[in-house]
Amino acid sequence: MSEPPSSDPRPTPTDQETGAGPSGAVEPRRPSLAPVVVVAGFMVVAITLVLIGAQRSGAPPPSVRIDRPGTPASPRPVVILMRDFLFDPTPFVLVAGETVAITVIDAGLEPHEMVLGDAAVQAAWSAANAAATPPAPFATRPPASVAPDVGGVRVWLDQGQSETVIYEVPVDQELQLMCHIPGHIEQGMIGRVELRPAPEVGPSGAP
Ligand SMILES: [Cu+2]
Repeated sequence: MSEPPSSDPRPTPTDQETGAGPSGAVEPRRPSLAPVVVVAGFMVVAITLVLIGAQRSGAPPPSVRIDRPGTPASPRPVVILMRDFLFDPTPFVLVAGETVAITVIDAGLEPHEMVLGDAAVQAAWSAANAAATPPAPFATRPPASVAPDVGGVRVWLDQGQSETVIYEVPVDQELQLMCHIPGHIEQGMIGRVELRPAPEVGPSGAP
């Protein structure tokens, strides 16, 4: 079964590599340990990254820290990515009563809609989208609209488009993010909004 050395593309092993010393006894292969150490190092890095990833997926995102809630004069800039088919980030963290400038980006291949609001807002846009959905797949889509007093915020985007909207965060509503394009919620386009209480200390530092 053993092939002749000439047909082997690998370099011919030396005495040291084969471990055969002058005495015939097997000696430690010191030079061959280097790749082992390198591989072990890579595995430590890989395992560490996996552990960090596992930690982050289970725990609330540690990066969301809001030092200064937005104001009407200085809205806090935030970004929502719409992917096929989810909102990123989720949860989307807002502070009650603050004003934010939400830049919505359609990072997917499909058109998407972001409706941010309470259950009444979601129901209104759900009905409007269902009514505006054309009967044939390639028919022109009529614009969807709701009554002006519905509230919330709604952005409709095609692939690669973005839009920034100013949003005054309510104090006492259960907010959600939804895409009411038929079939999209079923595929995951529903995002949780974490509404944090407004800080009790004023901007001057006085209670
Ligand atoms: Cu969608």
